[in-house]
Amino acid sequence: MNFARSLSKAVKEEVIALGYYQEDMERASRETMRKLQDERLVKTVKHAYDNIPYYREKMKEKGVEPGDVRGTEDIRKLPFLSKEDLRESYPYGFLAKPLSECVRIQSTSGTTGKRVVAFYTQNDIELWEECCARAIAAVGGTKEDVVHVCYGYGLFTGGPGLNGGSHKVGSLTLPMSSGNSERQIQFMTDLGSTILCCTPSYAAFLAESIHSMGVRDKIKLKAGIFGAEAWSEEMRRDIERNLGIRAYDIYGLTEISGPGVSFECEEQMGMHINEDHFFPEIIDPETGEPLPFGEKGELVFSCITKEAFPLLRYRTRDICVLSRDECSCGRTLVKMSKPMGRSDDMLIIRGVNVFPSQIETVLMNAGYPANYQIIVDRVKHTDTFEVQVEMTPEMFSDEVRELSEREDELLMSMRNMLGISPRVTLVNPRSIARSEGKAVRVIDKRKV
Ligand code: DLL
Repeated sequence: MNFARSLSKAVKEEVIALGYYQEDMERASRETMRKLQDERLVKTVKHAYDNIPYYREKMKEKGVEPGDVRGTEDIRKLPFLSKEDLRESYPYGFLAKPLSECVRIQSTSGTTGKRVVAFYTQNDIELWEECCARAIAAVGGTKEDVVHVCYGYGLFTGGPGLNGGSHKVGSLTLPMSSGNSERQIQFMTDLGSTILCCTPSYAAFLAESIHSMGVRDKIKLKAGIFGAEAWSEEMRRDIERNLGIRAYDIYGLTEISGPGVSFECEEQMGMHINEDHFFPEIIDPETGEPLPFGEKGELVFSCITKEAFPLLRYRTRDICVLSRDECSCGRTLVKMSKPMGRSDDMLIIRGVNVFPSQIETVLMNAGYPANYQIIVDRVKHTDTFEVQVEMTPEMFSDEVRELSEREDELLMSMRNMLGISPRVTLVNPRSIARSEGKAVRVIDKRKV
């Protein structure tokens, strides 16, 4: 199956001069890439086995030793890793280098008690930034460009990753971080930003603000690099039309490095995986069995160049399709489709990872029964997030003030737990529909 053909192609009015950042790798022959991956995998397995006791145990449990893995054809012998493994060994359990050789920590979005923290050596940072530089070059970025980064800076990988990539390309970098849209737009017009990097929902919001401020003809943007959350082809077309740019997807996750694990090229049909650093597999999420290219399943990555945090066979929980179809951009790097969903219950709301279990914890701690529903929607390209909570008959009250105080209390606890604020609505006892099978906790109306 050619997944790319099933995606509607965005309208292309103009052709931008697009480039490679590391042509030898981006256009390597299959044999060259395979050989490199084999060598790098063997080395990384040994490195992880020697330096991560937790991982050594996992390998032993599976009855495998480093010598059993002679190349990527043996990758199936290795155990899978998951977020649970990282939480269990938090914070230093997967560190494969002395802390004195690490120069950076980043962390996943979402604020549960145990976040996932990832460590980087200087070399890890260099390679990660090169991956982001490939993404910027692929949309036409050069040293003549002004790259406006309004992904969050800080623990989130979005800002630092694209910032580093932009430096590598030699573009003038605007480290705006997120928020304060008026200032964003003022800098954009005053300093002539040409490439915008942010979440697609923030791009859509900026586009609206640009129109309402009447400065559409003052912006010089030509392209955008948007990722960190799911977005549809319709949303792409809206952003492209409203900003007069070409909008490209970028994918990544903190555990594997951050943005730039894969990136879109001028074809705008799927993202090329930087497979000289991240070896991809697709598995059946139920059985863990590897699936052939072209089939839909869970994406699994093995980091084959990382020093500090070398995760192998890490289950991303993202559902997608891999393809080796020839790409008109000339890159030979394997392509992944846009993620089509997740194999766990994690939601990404306004860029923040939210697990229903976190909401349940807040409710239980506050003495509420676990009868609740999370309703997520996307209105004008912005996520809306509501939690409806059932009261017990004892809690039920006619007093509006009492109810609103209760709602405010819950809102504060949820904000503390999640890092974003839902709308909290208390509803009458027994008013949330009971299910005969699994409780329906999440109603996600977003069309992506
Ligand atoms: O979201 C890294 C990133 C930053 C990617 C900036 C792109 C741009 P996490 O916070 O660890 O890292 O969240 C990772 O976000 O497993 C996917 O479920 C989702 N995700 C990331 N990119 C995309 C995308 C960053 N382009 C999780 N489309 C991943 C859909 C995406 N989902």
